Amino acid sequence: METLGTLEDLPLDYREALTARNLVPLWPSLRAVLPPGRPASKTRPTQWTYAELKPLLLQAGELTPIEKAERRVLVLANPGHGLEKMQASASIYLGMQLLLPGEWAPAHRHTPNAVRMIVEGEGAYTTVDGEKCPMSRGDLILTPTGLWHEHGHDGTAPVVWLDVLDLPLVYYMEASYVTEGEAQTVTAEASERAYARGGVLPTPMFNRSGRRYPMLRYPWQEVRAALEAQAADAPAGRPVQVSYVNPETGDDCQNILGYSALMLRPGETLRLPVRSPAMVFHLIEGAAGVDVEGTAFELAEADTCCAPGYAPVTLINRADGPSFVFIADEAPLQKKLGVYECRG
Ligand code: GTQ
Repeated sequence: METLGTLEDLPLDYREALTARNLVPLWPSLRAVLPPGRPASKTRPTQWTYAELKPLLLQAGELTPIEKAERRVLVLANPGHGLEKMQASASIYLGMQLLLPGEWAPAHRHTPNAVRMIVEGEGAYTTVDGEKCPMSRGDLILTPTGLWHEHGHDGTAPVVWLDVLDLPLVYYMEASYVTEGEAQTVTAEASERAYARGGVLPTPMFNRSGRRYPMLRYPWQEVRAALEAQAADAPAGRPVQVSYVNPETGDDCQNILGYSALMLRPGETLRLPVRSPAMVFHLIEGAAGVDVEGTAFELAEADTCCAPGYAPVTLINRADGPSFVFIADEAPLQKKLGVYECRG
């Protein structure tokens, strides 16, 4: 591949003439924006351990009252993007949120999509679009774009959850904003109960639900049972994984980021296919090694790490029993844009 001319190759007066007219020569930057063979990722393999994060989050609980925070969150920022950018990857934002007993994080709605993966504690809930979604360890609760949501806590111990948002992308598009609201009244039934059994859907008077987000809470108990059921039938060596989908359509549950859960059986090592989207791994149960192109992480329960797109990733079960990994990725976005790639 030919080495291209640099900026310094050009006479200063020519460069200044371009700058004065808001013009930029492409060739000095062509290889940077179109690198050969594989994108240049700012996303660096990074791990955030819960043991280090939790005391700092609890300290935030003492330092900053909820009224002064609205959402009391420590952002898991990737140093490759610069911490102030609050990005785990190009499109993924991660935050660990703390709600103390009796606290309330007021209702709002915003354009970025969010999900919450509950890390610890009982008694808190998120009300989404009039549906009260209880929070238990391992549950996934969706707060899709435009839907009202607020968090409350009737329990007795701190509750912590992992927020995953497509905020970096929506912000980059200059489409990110919030609307403040009033406390919601709970009007809707528990959607996860209506969709609790695979293969059948509610169809009152022969009608399917027309809701874009028919299911808002995916209880860990159900997801874990689905993985256990698959594992019981799968021959050794066949990976055991489920995706969080819209039960009415089978599509990804949200438009931009994709979510799945993976079970590693005792002794199992999984080499993931090399794919274009960046990924986030959060350990729900067990213990797991994550190798991201030679960078080795050890995940204990509630630990989180990320991998850039196009990086080979290997997951290794370190527990005596099964391990369960929650995965977020940018696949739905990339598929819609036509740039998704799986190299096998
Ligand atoms: O709980 O609504 O981590 O609006 C970032 C923005 C959480 C939330 C975040 C948010 C929220």
